[in-house]
Amino acid sequence: MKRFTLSHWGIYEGEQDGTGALRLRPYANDPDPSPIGVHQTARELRDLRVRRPAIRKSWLEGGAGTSTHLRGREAFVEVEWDEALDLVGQELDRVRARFGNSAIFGGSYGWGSAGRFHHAQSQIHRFLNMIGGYVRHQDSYSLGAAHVIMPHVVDGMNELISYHHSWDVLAEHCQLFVSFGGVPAKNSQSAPGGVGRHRVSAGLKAMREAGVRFINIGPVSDNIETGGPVEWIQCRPGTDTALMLGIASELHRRKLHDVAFLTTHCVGYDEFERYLVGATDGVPKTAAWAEGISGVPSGVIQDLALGMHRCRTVINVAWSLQRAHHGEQPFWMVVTLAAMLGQIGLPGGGFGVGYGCLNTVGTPHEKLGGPTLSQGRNAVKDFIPVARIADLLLKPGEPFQYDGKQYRYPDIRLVYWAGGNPFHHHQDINRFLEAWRKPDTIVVHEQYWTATARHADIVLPISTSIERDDLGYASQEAILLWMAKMTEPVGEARDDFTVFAQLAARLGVAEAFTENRDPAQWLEHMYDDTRERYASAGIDLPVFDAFRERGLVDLHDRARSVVMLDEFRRDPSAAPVNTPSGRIELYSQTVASFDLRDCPGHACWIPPVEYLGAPQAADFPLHLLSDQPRNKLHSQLDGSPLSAGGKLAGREPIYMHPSDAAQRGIATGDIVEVFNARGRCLAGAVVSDAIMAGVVRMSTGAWYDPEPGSGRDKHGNPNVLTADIPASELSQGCAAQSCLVQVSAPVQKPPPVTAFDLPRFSTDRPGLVGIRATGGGIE
Ligand SMILES: Nc1nc2c(c(=O)[nH]1)N[C@H]1C(S)=C(S)[C@@H](COP(=O)(O)OP(=O)(O)OC[C@H]3O[C@@H](n4cnc5c(=O)[nH]c(N)nc54)[C@H](O)[C@@H]3O)O[C@H]1N2
Ligand SMILES: Nc1nc2c(c(=O)[nH]1)N[C@H]1C(S)=C(S)[C@@H](COP(=O)(O)OP(=O)(O)OC[C@H]3O[C@@H](n4cnc5c(=O)[nH]c(N)nc54)[C@H](O)[C@@H]3O)O[C@H]1N2
Ligand SMILES: [Mo]
Repeated sequence: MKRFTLSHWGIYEGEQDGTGALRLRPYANDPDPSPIGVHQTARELRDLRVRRPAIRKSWLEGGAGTSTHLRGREAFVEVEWDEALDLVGQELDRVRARFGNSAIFGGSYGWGSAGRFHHAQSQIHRFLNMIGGYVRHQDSYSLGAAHVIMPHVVDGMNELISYHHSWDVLAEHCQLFVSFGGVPAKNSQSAPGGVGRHRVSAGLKAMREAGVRFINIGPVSDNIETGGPVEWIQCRPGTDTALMLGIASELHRRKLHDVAFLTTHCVGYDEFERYLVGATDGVPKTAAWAEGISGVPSGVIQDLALGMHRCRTVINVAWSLQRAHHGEQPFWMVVTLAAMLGQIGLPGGGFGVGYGCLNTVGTPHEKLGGPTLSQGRNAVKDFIPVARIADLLLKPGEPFQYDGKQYRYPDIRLVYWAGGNPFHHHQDINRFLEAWRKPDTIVVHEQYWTATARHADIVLPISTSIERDDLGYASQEAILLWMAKMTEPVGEARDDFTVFAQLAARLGVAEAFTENRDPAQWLEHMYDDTRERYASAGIDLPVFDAFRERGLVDLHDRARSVVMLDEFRRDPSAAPVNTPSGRIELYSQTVASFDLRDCPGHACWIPPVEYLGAPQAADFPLHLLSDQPRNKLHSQLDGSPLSAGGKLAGREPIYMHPSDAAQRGIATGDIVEVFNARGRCLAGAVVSDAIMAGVVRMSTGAWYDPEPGSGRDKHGNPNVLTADIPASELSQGCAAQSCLVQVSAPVQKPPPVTAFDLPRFSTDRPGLVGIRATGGGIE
């Protein structure tokens, strides 16, 4: 019997090595497996596990709200599970009774692990709903701006992602593939919930073999590999919209825009055109104008316009473009430009919003609902746009805008996190640290001693996916997997479900939460439900026992070719897009009616607060890209040998152009300090001409490791540098990419890195005072 497990990086098979130790090897049918997932069994990671329930010493001694400034700095006391669960239960009860459920933040954003039952987000949300609800989050760090703007323009992001041209259609029909931000193989290793087979490298290779011309526009060149030539056009980060406007203006000047398509399939081109030619603001968005902003020579811009017009063209944008100040604009603009070219809905023509960002984009597989755990109903209406977590904690009662409406931040007393790492994902960690001191109590479920766990009051140890049975499924990946438990949980770790079930019992909602099923019964129940639904779609799944025996159902032979928006193109009245007009909205009455300074009614260039053309560039002359890491997923598995192998003297690499390095006397391997007014960190320099001058790149994922006193991060977490500002008042999305920094000369005696130390534990067991905090009185 084969034992499989599914991870965000793909399918792996468990086997015993010569010594009897568990090893993972990639699924034999995956043509391009990711090395990341193999490391799930690494011994180095085991050492970082949370082994027993642990409580911050002064919280245990003084109760909720005690010495919150010591979070992350003082010792933990390990306690028995029952005691920890009693305390968490009593504290949840205190907060909901005294302040109401809208004082509980349970948004708890993060990727957690693959697996449909032991899905941390579903579990925590279901549990909190059963006890009266919680403040939730809306949208994602991935696509904060895009999730809000795209439904006004063409369709929701989740829908768009599901029906991009499949790779075979691109190879057969596309002639010119222009990508803003490459098609990074490093990123397409992953997909949320799992990857069936990695298809992006093969997809690019087939395109190259079919003779497709590739142009990569952006600050770095090593983010696309086709096996053949790729033309690189260097463009200042954050200025893609200006460049696209320059191309649009050139199409307009030569009367090459497709008036028929703009009339039959779009609304609002005229309003956009008035802006394009400068009728509304006196500034024609010519190629020369775009050169001044983006640094791309106007001749190149003119050639791009002609090149795109002459052949079947896809224009793709990476998600990083919208993870920026005014990040709505490049996404609106790519659709506008593609609409002017008039190829939307033709095979191999139009736009892409994320080829390469995940394995999923370009999938040939249909959307079939997988097994899901119902989350119940949330009785609390309050929410935050996900990246406003620090504002939520710092500004209770204050108003915020979101998608044209005004809301208020509730007053949070308790933060409950399961399956995410805000000390990884949030911007401006020094500001976040201040916000993190506000709540009375922070409870974290974690597998590892991440910075978030270390900065909590109560940490509960959780099992990993290879330590529990689960159902594996990911949208449009054509697999259904029995994720077999392969090893016993480390220490006293339990799964999230079991922890919440035990808390539910303490809070009187055991039956509502568990429906009298244990995990094994839930898995069978969820599988049977899926089997029934698939049967009505004409797919025969084996009965549960046979499925478990077989381990894997592979639906890859159901692949078909997908042409994005073909039905809409054929007949926009019969198959309208999902906007108020049913047409692609190049001008949106709805967005215009919100009357926002930072997101008007059509795509436009609004300078970001930080970019190479901003006044701050005088002090901080380098644009910092904090992209996704090659050797891990976010902060997950950072302690593995694979991730460690990519570091320099234990720090995250920072890539910089030879001229920027020479100015500072830096050579590859030097340790440097990266800083701005918000924070500072150390990094290992890599001098490279795959990045343009004036730009530096540090991937995310290094565990936050501040020096006591100065707060300088020794390990290279770029979020001590990024700005905690929203993309705009429309979306409130994460804007991490708009960030200017300075880099120092080499640091002579860098302090040792200690990112992977465990926290201190105290065996000095204080007399338990219990939960003392009183209404409003805990400051
Ligand atoms: N500067 C900058 N910042 C960024 C980005 C950027 O481009 N630049 N990208 C952003 C993006 S797109 C994203 S998606 C976020 C990602 O941010 P996160 O998703 O928060 O990052 P992860 O490191 O994946 O955190 C997942 C955590 O869940 C834990 N975990 C795994 N399985 C389980 C489980 O079964 N139960 C429990 N309780 N815990 C579990 C893991 O140990 C890990 O600590 O980061 C964002 N931050
Ligand atoms: N291995 C691995 N894969 C991952 C992840 C991971 O952590 N590890 N994270 C996953 C997640 S959650 C997400 S949301 C996706 C994210 O997908 P993206 O957000 O697209 O990923 P990034 O790596 O941040 O950026 C993609 C490329 O855009 C370039 N770029 C940055 N700023 C600009 C700009 O202003 N203009 C242009 N033209 N290019 C720019 C970057 O240098 C990079 O090469 O990746 C997913 N894939
Ligand atoms: Mo993401």
